[in-house]
This record gives sequence, C-alpha cells and structure tokens, in this order.
Amino acid sequence: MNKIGIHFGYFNTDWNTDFIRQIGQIKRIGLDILEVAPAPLLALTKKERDAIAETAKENGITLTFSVGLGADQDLASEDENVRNRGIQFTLDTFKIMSEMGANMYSGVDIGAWNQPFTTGVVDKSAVIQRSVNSVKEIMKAAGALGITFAVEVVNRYESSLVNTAKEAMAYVDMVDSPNCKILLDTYHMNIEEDSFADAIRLVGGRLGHFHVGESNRRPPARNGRMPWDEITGALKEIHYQGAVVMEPFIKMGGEVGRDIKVWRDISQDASPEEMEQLVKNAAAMLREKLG
Ligand SMILES: [Mn+2]
Repeated sequence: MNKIGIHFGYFNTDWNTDFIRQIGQIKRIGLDILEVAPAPLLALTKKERDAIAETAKENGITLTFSVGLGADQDLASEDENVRNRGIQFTLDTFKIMSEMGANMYSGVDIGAWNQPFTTGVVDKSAVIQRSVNSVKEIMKAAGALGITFAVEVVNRYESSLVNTAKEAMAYVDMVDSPNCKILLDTYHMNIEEDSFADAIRLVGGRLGHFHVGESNRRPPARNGRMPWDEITGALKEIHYQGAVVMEPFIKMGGEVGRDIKVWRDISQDASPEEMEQLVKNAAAMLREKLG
C-alpha cells in the first residue's frame, strides 16, 4: 500500500510553521506522511526537532524532506564556494534527518531552484557534470545513513538541468549510486512529458518518490484535468511501492505564495475546513485508484 502524504506548505503562507500542530492536523485528516523542508527545521534546536520526531512517531506519521536549493547553494555553480555551501547544507540536512528517523530526501536538490539559465544556449553538459560531481560527494553520506536522494524532474521555468524523465535517467546513470533515485511530479510532467504513463514506465524501478497535483496545483480531484487512471495505472504497472505526496498550493500570500507564484486565490475562497476536505477527497481517490 502506497503511503499518501502532503507537503506542509499547503496549510501555510510562510515556510516556518508549528510542525507539531501540523502533524496532528494531517493525522486528523487521515494521511500517512508530512513532507517538510530542511531550512525551517535546521533553524530549530535539536530538542525542538526531537519533539517533532517523537510526535510524528507517536502518531504514526512519516516525515519526508523536500528541498529547493537557493542560488547560494547551487550544486552546479561554477563557483566552488557556492557548490561547497550546497553540499554542506545537504549533509547538514541528512544529519538531522537521520536524528529524526527520516530517510527520503528529494526536491530541486541537484541545483538551484527557480534559477533557470538566463544566458540562452549554454554548454549544459558542463553544468550537469558539476552537479553530478557534487551529488557524488553527497551520496557517500546518503549510503552511510540509509537516505534515498531523489532527483525531482521539474519544469523548465524552475530549473534547466533535468526537465524530463529521460534526462533524469541519464543524470542518475552518471551519479551511479543505489541511493540516487528519481522523483516525478504530475504538475511538472503535465508541462514537459509527452506521456505520463511512458515517463513512469521509463523510470520504473528508479522511481523513489512521487508528487501529485492538478495542472494548476490544486489537490488531485476526480473532476480534475489530470488522467488519474493512466497515472495510477502506470504506477501499479511498475509495482511502485513508494510514497505519493500531494503538493498543492492554492492560497496567495507570504513566502509560499511568492516562491510558488500563486497570484490569485486558486482555492476558490476555500475555508480551512474546505481546504482539509479537498485533501481528504484527494487521498480517498488516490487510495481507491492505487489499491
Ligand atoms: Mn514536486
């Protein structure tokens, strides 16, 4: 049975949040996973993080980590200092994940998020190679700590490095580590892939994590535009046992609205109760189709 989860940003306008309250909330909604970001957790004390991990454990909630590396942490940067900062940030994150009992790390983790090339055509192979070299260093710690490092395939506006499942397969081949897997996300696939099912089949056993959302990042819905039967059918075909994490962002405002570029109320003025109901409906549909 695939565990079903949600990114914590759905319920927040800022990246900082009360994670303990949020664990209780997603438990009440009936989900299995809360996906969190490294930066707000790194800013807490170890004691505070331990309390969060303990609450998650008591409630049977798995914590997964998803990152969007900053421009000053770009693992593909020409500047060695910037690459080293990114490597150190990732290793610091692995350390707290290990302490908190978490083992899934993903997101825009091979280069800077929201920083596509601005110079037109470049020698992409050199950029990819710098990123791979950085990630190879990171994979030593991932192996030692039993952490899966999933490379998220994101659309062209958020990164220039890996926009399709095919590019991700070539990238992971270069990294050449059993702990290096791929994260596909329906929101990005909808923009870049010719076929949802073919992309999922191509990645096959290398699929480590899966993000779901509608084309405008509403929660998955029976009346949505995504071909959920095709998507879940392909996941079943490859015997995907991993997590399926919703990443809906539908409210304007704050750091989340700014970074995700939510410039209107996509929620159709949903109340907090209605926001939770949308997620409950999505989880019910996903469980039914994946079951
Ligand atoms: Mn995603």
